[in-house]
Amino acid sequence: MHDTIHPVPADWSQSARVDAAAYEAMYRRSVEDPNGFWAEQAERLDWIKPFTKVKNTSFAPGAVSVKWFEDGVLNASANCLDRHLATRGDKVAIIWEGDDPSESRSITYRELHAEVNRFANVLKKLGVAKGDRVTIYLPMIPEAAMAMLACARIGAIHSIVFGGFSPDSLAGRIGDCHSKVVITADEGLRGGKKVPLKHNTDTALTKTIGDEKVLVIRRTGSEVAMHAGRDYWYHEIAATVSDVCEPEPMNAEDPLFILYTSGSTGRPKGVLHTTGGYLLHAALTHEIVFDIREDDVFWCTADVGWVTGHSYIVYGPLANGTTVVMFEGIPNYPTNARFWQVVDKHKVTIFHTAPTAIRALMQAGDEPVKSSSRASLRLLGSVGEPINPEAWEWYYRVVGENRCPIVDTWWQTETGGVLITPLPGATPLKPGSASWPFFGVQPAIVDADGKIIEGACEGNLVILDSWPGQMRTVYGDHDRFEQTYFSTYKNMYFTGDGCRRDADGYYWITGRVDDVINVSGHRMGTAEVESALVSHTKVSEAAVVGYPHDIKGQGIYAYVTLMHGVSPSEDLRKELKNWVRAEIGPIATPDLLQFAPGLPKTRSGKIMRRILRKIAEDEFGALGDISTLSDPAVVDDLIANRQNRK
Ligand code: 6R9
Repeated sequence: MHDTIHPVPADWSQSARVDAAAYEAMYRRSVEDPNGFWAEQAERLDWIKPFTKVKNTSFAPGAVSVKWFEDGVLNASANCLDRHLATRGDKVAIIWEGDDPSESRSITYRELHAEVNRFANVLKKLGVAKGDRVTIYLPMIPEAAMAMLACARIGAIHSIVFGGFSPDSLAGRIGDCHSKVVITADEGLRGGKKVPLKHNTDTALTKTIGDEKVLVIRRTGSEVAMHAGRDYWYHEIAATVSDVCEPEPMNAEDPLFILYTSGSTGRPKGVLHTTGGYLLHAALTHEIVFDIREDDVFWCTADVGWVTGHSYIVYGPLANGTTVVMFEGIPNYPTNARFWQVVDKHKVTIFHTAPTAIRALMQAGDEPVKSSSRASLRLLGSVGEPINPEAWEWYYRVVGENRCPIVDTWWQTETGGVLITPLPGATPLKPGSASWPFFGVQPAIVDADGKIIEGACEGNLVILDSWPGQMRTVYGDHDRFEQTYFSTYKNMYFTGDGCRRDADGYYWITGRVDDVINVSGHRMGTAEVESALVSHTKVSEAAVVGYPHDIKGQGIYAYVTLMHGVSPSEDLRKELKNWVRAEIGPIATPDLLQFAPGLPKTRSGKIMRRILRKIAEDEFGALGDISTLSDPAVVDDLIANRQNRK
């Protein structure tokens, strides 16, 4: 079978920031002389004190350490704001589009600068100092970006928790990094529905040590409970402080933020990113991958609660002085044409979204797309999960009218920015492939024994050397960092993804090979869902796997063994799904839940997930060897009672 190839359009290879020859040359230089390459690239940032060292990294067992520009001093907010004032002060930094199509707002770099300074002073007034942690639990409103940059300005470490997470999930994240302040809003607004963020925060704070302060932004104006001495309205304190706050000089290796993400075991990990390397990687990838020009209007539809929002709504674009769109709503509210109406309304030139949104909109047909002009668009992006070629082709043909290249960007919370991606002026596109490594990135594919394999092959994806945006540690647990990413294969960073490389050297990410599932581009650890299920008094045991889902990419399939004497029922099925929803958040709700009198286990008691996965995928003809099961009969029952995927 031949892959479809879309060659680089002639006008793109002529005009793009990086063409094929430049990619070759720059890539080679970046891996042969990383110190020289990155020292030059780092000139794009404003340094308070220039660095003298560039790369100091080791993946050696027991001594993993990642440092870039370690003696340089800078401030991320000054790089995103102050340095633009002279040339771009009146340029729009953020176009905010509300959930309600009649609401929008434009904020210039000068206005954003003033508001971030003010916000920084509000945080100081609440006692926040350099190195303190601040949890941000906000909807997609400009204050979310302001809060991040205000933390960066004073050297506080932000930890954003997605507004869709439950009070329990929020409490866990506040507690893990011991946040001094939680920034939230009265309510959020998504798809016409209110999200009780302040109320959730109140519930969360009954489960933490309880010395946190709460800063509340007024969004909907609904009445919320305010606890005297603990809760403060942002607008009240903001009225009492100045809009001048000098940026704190930060070492390049001082932490910028923590972002919790799911892994195959245990509780979510606090991925820690630092200032210099992260900002450089976010800014450089944003400019090169999206071919950013001064007059672009860049729209990334992610939520700032995910890493994509950190790097490609806030830090990358603002460091580059780009105009970004920030969208509060969802793709299908009020109608399936919303995305395209926003594109037309704000003359978006570069549009970046997730495959799950593309698939959902594709199912709604071409009509909603065609009701818009989209004439302003010149480039499209995809991120978060593998994009199937059918969705890719629809995105290309219908949304982009065969005119806009698509950059399918592969990366992770841990990598800080894009690592494998086409460059629009350099890479012939193969639908479904993230294609080639970005500068400085050395991917490799290893077989089951951890041996690097060459040429066209399939195996697990590793990265052989460090890049500036790499995470530095798991907050408070460096052992876990080493264990999770560097113990499977010695001297390599293990991504957790499976990957195929074709004869042309294109990388095709095949999905997670660990117990992480990717639901609508959101990472979920199966262990987290299992632990929520078994915390219910009627559940004795649970096993959770992913299965292919037309829109979400993967759906969540839960096998549940009930306590002795508890009978399965439709009501209980509903109750358990709602339980998980309340424990973790809506994105973790099992799509299918099967009551299983027994789970397939080895004689040593290990659940054989391979079998559960096959049954969930409806591939029970290919279960493989089940002879090591302690009770092979449970498999027949599981097959007979499997839940219908349709
Ligand atoms: C940025 C982000 C990371 C996991 C990653 C992989 C999957 C992301 C992808 C992709 C195929 C792409 N993933 N982008 N798979 N093609 N273009 O999504 O970070 O939430 O940490 O998820 O997402 O499986 O390992 P994060």
